[in-house]
Formats: sequence, structure tokens, C-alpha cells
Amino acid sequence: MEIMKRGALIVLEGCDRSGKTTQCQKVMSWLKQSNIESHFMRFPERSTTIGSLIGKYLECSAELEDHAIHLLFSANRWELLPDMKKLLGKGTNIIVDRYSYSGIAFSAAKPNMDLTWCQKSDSGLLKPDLVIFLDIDPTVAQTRGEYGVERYENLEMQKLVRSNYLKLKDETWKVVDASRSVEEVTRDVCQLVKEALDSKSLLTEIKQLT
Ligand code: 2DT
Repeated sequence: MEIMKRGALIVLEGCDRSGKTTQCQKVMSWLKQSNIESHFMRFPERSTTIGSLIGKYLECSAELEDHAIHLLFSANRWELLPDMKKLLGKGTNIIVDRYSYSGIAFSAAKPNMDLTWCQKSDSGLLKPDLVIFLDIDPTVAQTRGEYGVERYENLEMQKLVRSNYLKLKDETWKVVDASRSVEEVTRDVCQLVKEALDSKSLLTEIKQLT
């Protein structure tokens, strides 16, 4: 009898303009072509009640105290945890555009916000099987076009965010040089996803973030 594998939880992280959203689309279409059951998610998920408040904050049409907005971003992940568990349990892989690491890296880039404190509210959420960090120097990323108008889209913030991301790197992280062409990056990203999907660790229970 074949043992049923759970789905893999794969997260793409990176600074603004690192190509996360493009690469998520590329991975999703490759998975579809390969007939591998997969689901795409992104955080923040702005369609929920909590997510719509986050959306207003990012568009600068609402102000919130730094700890309070941090906890809302975290709550947005907690509210989707049951859906994520259900999908993985039935063997569906999940590709996620931003996750807890964005939560920590962005909040901790603000003055008087402590990185360890920022990690606490996500403790107990699912730990990804693979985190693909699309690494690009924010100064180079900026040459890909003007930042938008949303909060955090400025060079100083992005530099602090990148240095926070690098503090969060653990054994699940793979760093990909995102300064190359879309095709070159996609080739590496798809190869990493393939390796994660072939991994025996999908026969064991998913871990939790600490
Ligand atoms: P995009 O929708 O363009 O990815 O931008 N963020 C995201 C946080 O500050 N905390 C979080 O927990 C998450 C998931 C990163 C969303 C912006 O929100 C930031 C950029």
C-alpha cells in the first residue's frame, strides 16, 4: 500500500521588486502543467475582515500603532491556519507569497520594535518545508522601476528589511540570486520546489514555528 504524503508548504520571501509574485506564478503554472495538486496563497490576505484593515493601513488610509498592526498581520495568518492544515492534510501543496518572515522583517525594521518580540505572535503556526529567499540588493531592485505608493516602499526601509530577513535564515532557507533574468531565477526556483516535493520529510508531520 502506498503511504499518503502530505502536501508541502513552500514560501517565497524577498524585498519589494525581488520578483516574488512573478516567480510564484511561474511555479504555479509549472506545477499545473506537471499535474501536481497545488494551491496558491499570499499574505497579507486582504479579502478577510482583518485583511481589509491591513489593506487600509498599507494604503495609508488608516493609522495603527506598530505593535497593533504587527499583531493584525499575524492574526491574518492565524485565521487562515485551518484552511492551510486542511489542504496539506489532503496532499495539496501550498505555494505562499510572503509569510511570517515578512511579518518579522518589516515590523522589526521600525524603530523600537524588537525582532524577538515580533517572532512570538507567530509561534505555533506551520513551519514551511522550504523558504525560497529571492535575494536582491534593494538599490538594484529599485532600478527595476519606481516603488509604488504603499507604506514601506522606500529604499531605507527595504535595506533594513533585507538585513532582518538575513537574521531569520535557518535550515529551511534557500537563497536565490534574484538579480538575474526571470528565466534563470525560475529555473532555480522550480528545481528547489521539485527537490522539496520529492523529500521524504513529507511523510512526517509538519513542524511548527517556535
Ligand atoms: P504586497 O501585498 O505587495 O506583498 O505588500 N508585510 C507583509 C508586513 O509588514 N507584515 C506581514 O506580516 C506581511 C505578510 C510587506 C505587502 C506589504 O506588507 C508587508 C509588504
